[in-house]
Amino acid sequence: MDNSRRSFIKISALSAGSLALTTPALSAIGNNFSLANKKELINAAKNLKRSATYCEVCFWKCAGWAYTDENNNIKKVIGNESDPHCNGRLCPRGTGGVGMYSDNDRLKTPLIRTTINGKDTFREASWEEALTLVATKMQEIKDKYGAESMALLKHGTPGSHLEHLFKAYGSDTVAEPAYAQCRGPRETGFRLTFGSWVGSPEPTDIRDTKCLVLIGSHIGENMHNTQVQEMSDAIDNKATIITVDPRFSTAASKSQHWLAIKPSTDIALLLSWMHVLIYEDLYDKEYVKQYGLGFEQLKEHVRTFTPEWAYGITTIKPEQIRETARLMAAASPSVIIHPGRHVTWYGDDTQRSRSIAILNGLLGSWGRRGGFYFKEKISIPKFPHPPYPTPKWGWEEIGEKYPFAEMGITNEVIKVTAEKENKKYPIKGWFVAGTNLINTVPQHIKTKEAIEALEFMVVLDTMPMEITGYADVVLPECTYLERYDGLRSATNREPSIALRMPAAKPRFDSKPAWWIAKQIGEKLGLSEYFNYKDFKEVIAWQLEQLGTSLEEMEKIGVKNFKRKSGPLYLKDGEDYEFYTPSGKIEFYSQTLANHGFDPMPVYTAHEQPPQGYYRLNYGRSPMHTFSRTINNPNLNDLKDENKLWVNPKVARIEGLKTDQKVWIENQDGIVSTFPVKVRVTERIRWDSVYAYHGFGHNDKKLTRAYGKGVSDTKLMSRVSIDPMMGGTGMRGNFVKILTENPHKDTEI
Ligand code: MGD
Ligand code: SF4
Repeated sequence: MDNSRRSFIKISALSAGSLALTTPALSAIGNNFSLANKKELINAAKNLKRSATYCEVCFWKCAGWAYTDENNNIKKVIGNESDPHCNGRLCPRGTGGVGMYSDNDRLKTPLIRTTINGKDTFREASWEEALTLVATKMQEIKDKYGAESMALLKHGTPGSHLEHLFKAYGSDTVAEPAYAQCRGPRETGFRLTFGSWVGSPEPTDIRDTKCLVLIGSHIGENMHNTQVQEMSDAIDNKATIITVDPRFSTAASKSQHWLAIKPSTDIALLLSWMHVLIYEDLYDKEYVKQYGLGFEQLKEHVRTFTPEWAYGITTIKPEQIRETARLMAAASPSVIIHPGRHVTWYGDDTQRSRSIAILNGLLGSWGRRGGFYFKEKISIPKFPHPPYPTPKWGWEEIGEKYPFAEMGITNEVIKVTAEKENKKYPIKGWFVAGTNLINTVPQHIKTKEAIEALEFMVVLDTMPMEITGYADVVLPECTYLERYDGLRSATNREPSIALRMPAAKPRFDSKPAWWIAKQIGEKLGLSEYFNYKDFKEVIAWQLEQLGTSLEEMEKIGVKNFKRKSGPLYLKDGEDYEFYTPSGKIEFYSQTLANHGFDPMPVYTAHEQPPQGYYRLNYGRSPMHTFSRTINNPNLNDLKDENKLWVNPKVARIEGLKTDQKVWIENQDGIVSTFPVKVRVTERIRWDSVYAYHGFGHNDKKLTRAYGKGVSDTKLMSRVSIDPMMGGTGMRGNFVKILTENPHKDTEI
């Protein structure tokens, strides 16, 4: 295979004919949180067969029921009443998940890259041919360089089946964007302070809180189901909501206090809140005395970080900083400074997350009602298989520069791959499963350079997303509604498990990831690791170990268990050892000092946009998850493009009107491929512009998503790397607004 010709292929050329399926009527979308609406759905579903599932539209994994008619058409998905992740109510995206199944743009058959008349294209292939090619290439890479040289980049449930294959094959070179492009810094920050990851779902006791502080965390647009439900309860219960965001988000509109902070200055605000709590004697003294370590050092550290000092940096008035700090203290310990979720912003993100953790520590909210509860989950027994071989190197060694990385760092794997001459960690092959790296990892030019350097790349996906166009082999996975997957077990107040089973036969010639992993494993001589005919046998065995059965789970979908680890909250004065080196909440971190980092968070000034440029801010659309749902027929109906939010002052300066089409160009001369409509609104500060993430697809085979809106990722050519855990801070990109079409003389 000639790598220099590994060009992006628009899969449209050679795909199979499509089946005609009617798109289910989804009038229910948008207000599916209402119970009346749910009753209607249940009535309409009476003649349909129901199958247990859990949602894959985002990673909250709400459990539900998929309803199928006599013609094998999935008609709707509704929430499972017994599920603590959703309480019987799916979010609009979850209800629309059936569109992932009915989308006729789906990948339909395996594809192999080939050259016709000197041009790269794909040809259809049988599963046997495609999987034999994948296994042969994996074996060649193993023989030539070692199994470690084959990397797995993954997201979502297919990843776990592939991870098992990779471990059996001898590679631990595994990474996913959910770490270094998302939650990583917050997990490190909280681990260093409380000795524990936050994890997902977050153990935030929102339903019982008296004060919820959201810092760049837009619950309501970021539709994590139970958090939205609990926030609505908290609002009904008259909890104080404080939102810190340069944008007037939905959450801000529900808040008593909206702090329209200057972007990149949050650590200054957090330090001054600590100052007020400590110097006005408002912190939880008994809690801090009993469980804290390094309080005196922290007190001295924040002495000069007064609200007046922070005002000059954040533009938030000193009296508002004082007032909000006092509100938090009045609610203590039933107060949550929310850890956020997508927190890779400016490169000092672990320290910002640590500031959030420290504030929670000062307010005594960890392990307290209305603060953070002690989570619990069921451990799913491992289906027996021989021990995995021990790789010589893997994700840990690749990320060795980042002492606090606890998972593979996607961007480091990409960087190492691009270094063709890297003798230490030569990466020669990628298996990409369920992640659209081009639209997900910033600096997409580096990703493309890495792809160019590869000897082999296979992509497993349900849709012809941008990443599939660079593959040597494309494997079409069936959607979550057509397959078995591992049992869901996630942390919550009480542990629970949920079953995912097929609600219909896979459409087209698509297959589940467990089957694909097993076939490749067998071709690689690893049959002993896949000692079952059907993944159903693995699930049945695991359920038996847990004292239930597949039969029972097919009927109930979700099984709840009693807590075994003790109460949800600390008792007054209870002895408790945190999982930190000292056993205490570490306000001062000796571990950080030992590694040469600031033991307590420090504010660092970040570059501000130059004249004529605005900071590119981005976030979630309530109707979509990343780039994966933009083409979903049901969800695309609700939102088919993003807009560029600009402040009226900016609109005046730039001469813009609402709905005018513009292009944006970043500081490095990268220009958006497609135009985007302007939304003039006071809801964004004048120094920034804002767009929903995930839009601006450039693969024509995505018939609904192609060319709609702007891709924020494409404009992220600059990142700030977190020195502690390697995450990519993405919010340091600046754009100018172009009113003339910069592409008018070029073909896109
Ligand atoms: P998507 O872009 O939605 O998310 O990054 P990704 O995980 O890459 O791509 C998911 C891919 O999985 C799609 O190609 C979809 O078709 C495919 N897929 C969906 N279901 C299945 C399935 O069942 N099986 C298989 N095999 N494939 C499936 C998310 C990542 O992006 C995260 S977690 C965060 S928090 C970051 N957010 C973010 C941001 O907000 N802005 C910018 N600019 N970049 C970001 N990157 C990060
Ligand atoms: Fe699905 Fe919505 Fe739950 Fe996410 S929050 S898993 S999209 S229902």
